[in-house]
Amino acid sequence: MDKPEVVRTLREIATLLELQEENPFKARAYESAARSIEGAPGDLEALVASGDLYKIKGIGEGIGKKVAELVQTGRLGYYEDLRANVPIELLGLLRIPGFGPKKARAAWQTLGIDEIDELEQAARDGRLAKLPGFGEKTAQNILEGIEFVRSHGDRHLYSEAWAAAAPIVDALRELKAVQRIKVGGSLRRRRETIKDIDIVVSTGKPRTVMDRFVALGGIERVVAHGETKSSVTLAGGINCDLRCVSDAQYPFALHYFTGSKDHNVAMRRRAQGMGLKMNEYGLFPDGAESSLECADEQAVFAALQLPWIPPELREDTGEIEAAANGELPALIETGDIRGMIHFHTTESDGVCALEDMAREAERLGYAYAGVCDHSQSAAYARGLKPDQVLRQREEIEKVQKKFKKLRLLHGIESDILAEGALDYPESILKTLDFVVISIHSRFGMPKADMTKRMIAAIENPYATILGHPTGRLLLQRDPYELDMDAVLEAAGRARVALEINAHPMRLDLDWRECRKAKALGCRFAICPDAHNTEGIADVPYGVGVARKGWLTREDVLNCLTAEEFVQWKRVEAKPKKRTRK
Ligand code: DGT
Ligand code: CA
Ligand code: ZN
Repeated sequence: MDKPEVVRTLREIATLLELQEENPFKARAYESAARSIEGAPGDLEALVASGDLYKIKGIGEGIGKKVAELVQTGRLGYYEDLRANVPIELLGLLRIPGFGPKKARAAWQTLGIDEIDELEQAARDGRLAKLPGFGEKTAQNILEGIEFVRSHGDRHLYSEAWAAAAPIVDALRELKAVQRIKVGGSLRRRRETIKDIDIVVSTGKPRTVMDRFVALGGIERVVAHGETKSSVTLAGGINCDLRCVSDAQYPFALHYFTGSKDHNVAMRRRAQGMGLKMNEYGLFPDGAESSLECADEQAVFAALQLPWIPPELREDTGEIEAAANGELPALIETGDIRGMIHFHTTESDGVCALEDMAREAERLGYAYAGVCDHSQSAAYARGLKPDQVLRQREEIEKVQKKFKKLRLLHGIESDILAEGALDYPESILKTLDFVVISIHSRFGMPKADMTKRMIAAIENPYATILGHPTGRLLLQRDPYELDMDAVLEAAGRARVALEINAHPMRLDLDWRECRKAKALGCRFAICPDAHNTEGIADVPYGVGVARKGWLTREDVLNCLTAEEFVQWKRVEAKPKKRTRK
């Protein structure tokens, strides 16, 4: 088992303990072990082999042995026992906002509640409110949480759907019977959430492929098993559809099952206008029995006199017209990003040291990295006091000496206070290379006040990037109430770039806002908001958002060089000289 998996298992143990144990310290010990291991540099397997595992803070005899067992065997009896004692539906209830393990334990152990309908019933009939530590308000919040989960509940994060789909595609690709294979659907279009995974295969032996598919590991239930379509539920609860077609049909099927539905409808209309009938099996000239031949998806578009349209754009928001006019944007790619901006270190709530984060950024090929810890008001995240900010500057200079290629930049993630002020005096702000401004408190402000607060912060001359602009957490928390148009307009005017926060639970700014923002003169920064070295690898999720938002590398600040990045606001903010005659 690798490090992220071990960390995930330790966290799950902490949750399972919280659900079952009186003693809160036990759960906390696992949580803190997870955190230490997450922050420990180097290969976990090597740490176990050398015994250095036990030198990590928070890893004693008991937990250390369990970690070693996980790493070496990939299994842990202790964990499996804990899991067996908890109904699987109860774990599912933890997805309800406002219903954490402590509350779940109380509801489960005193009222026997382990599934959503019972929980709703108990919240409605007053039983829940009577539990110690609950009350009317809590019961009401839980009802709202249930409603939220019901309306979003059958969807999954892109990152999770992708992690589930990749091994399936890899396993099927091994088969000789598989000629071509690709993931389609919302996953190929890089939507932020996914209902189900669609895979398209071309083969002369559909039965062989389908038999293998339904027998793959990690499948909980086979919903359908046919020759053209099979459908399974994976262990994580996500559904996966596999479609088999002939190799000649494949380009049409891939296009069709990539969607979106609205894009398909618009394409079919264009085909009709050209005397062609379009469906998942081909492109048929009026009255003809057989389809035009198209070798690949490119050829399908070409048959409709269009250049290939990247899947991210296929949402029927003008992509066909743009393609017809030769006006498709040259979408940004991950390799265009030069700066890894916005990461946290052990100074605030990150789990890795500055040097380890920098090392990983360098290894991934970045030219510069911008540290961005929390500011002083963020007490929950151990935000930096002014003197700590100044000391961090010295630390950066010290660490910088160890790097030849990578340049370190000093930023901060400044809380936006209730009235829109930033969290440090000017004397501190002016020492920084960049300032990300974010809202981390008082999410529930009325729309007008929230908008005013945000715009006031944007207009602070030291603000450079507006962090996670809507504050949403996918499938968990809606955006705050905000006049988004007014905020975008202010950001464009004040030259504050909009963050595209690449954390898979955020993906915030939403791709739907990007084009409007661009039209209002905004630029963007694609940031991992990494709290550990693994988090840096989230950047491509943010690139997916930018691509869906039609952005090019010119739109994105951290595609500039370090020097240009730092100077961007200062240089451009200077009043333009007018030439007088
Ligand atoms: P989701 O909800 O995240 O699974 O989103 P999609 O886009 O993957 O939707 P899904 O799985 O229902 O269908 C996969 C693709 O199949 C969809 O993107 C386009 C195509 N498709 C599905 N139903 C229709 C339809 O009624 N008409 C057309 N033209 N295409 C459809
Ligand atoms: Ca789908
Ligand atoms: Zn952050």
